[in-house]
Amino acid sequence: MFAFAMGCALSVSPAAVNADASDSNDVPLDALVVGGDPVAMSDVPWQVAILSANLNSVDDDGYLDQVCGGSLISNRWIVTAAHCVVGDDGEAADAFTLDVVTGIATLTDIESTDRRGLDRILVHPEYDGEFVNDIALVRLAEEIALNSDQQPIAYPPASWQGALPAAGSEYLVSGWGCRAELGPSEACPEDDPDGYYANTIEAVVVDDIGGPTASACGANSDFDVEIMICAGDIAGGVDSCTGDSGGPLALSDDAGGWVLAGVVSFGFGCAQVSYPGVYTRVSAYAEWLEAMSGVEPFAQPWSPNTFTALTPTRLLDTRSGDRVGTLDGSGPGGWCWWGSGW
Ligand code: 4AZ
Repeated sequence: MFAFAMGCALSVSPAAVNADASDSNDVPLDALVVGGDPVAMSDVPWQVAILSANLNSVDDDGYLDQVCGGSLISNRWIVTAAHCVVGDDGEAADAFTLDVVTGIATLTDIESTDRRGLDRILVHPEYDGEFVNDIALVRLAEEIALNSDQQPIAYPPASWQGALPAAGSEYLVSGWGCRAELGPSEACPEDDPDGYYANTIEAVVVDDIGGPTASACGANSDFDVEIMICAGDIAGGVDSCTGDSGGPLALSDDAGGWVLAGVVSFGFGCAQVSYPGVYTRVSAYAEWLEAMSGVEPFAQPWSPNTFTALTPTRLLDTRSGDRVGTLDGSGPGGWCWWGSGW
């Protein structure tokens, strides 16, 4: 019914991703086929799981029901991929057919009371049914209370178009998607919590390939840099995959702040040589996102360390020197710093 596209988990450098993931530092980088490591929700608190709703209450299995990821941009609005919420008939799903879960890292821990209903699904009006303009907004029926495991992420303004993020920028992509390297028409091999779909959320660092003016994304066809970001590794091995679709491609600054640069959209298989992942370029849709949701770019800054401590610490070292942007930045230090309030 839905095109389930998710991203395979990626490979995270333990030092880069976080100190409070209970087991991330124990997992060798090559332990997982597509390069991911488990993380804690507090590392990616904007990440939500989109589940098919249990309309007949037959079971509650969050693992089997998870269809896509998404990202909180406020305490009510979520950005996801259009292909996650559009059925084979080309129509947007009815809001009652989907649930959202926030703040829970392990899908089999989900109880029916953790499922939140939706009251709006807004698909980009120029979504082509495949991967052009692959972006949608969904709205929770009620606002959620924010805490260290569920926090919105800022999204970038239209002024980033053609300018940011620079080639080589590091992103963190996360989700419950397939962890296996997959050929282009291969299905994720197993469907159980010990199998290849992640039960506990995983994340991996992927690099921007080509930057905002790239002419191609490896050997992927149908890449359009105006509306897509190319990220991964030309050599393969790290990527998003089936089940990660709709989830966040998050860019960090120097000070623990994060911004939603992309949305997991498509690829040619997962983690294949010459086929990096392709992500919807969020800045291309800044005006639509604001018009539909009322949430402004950079309106929901989040700095993980200012949430719990006064001294910011870096979760992900992205200091490459070539990516520090100032376009439409706000607050001291330009867009790289968002202070502590929302
Ligand atoms: C998918 O099938 C999918 N490697 C999502 C992302 C990628 C590939 C496939 C990127 O949903």
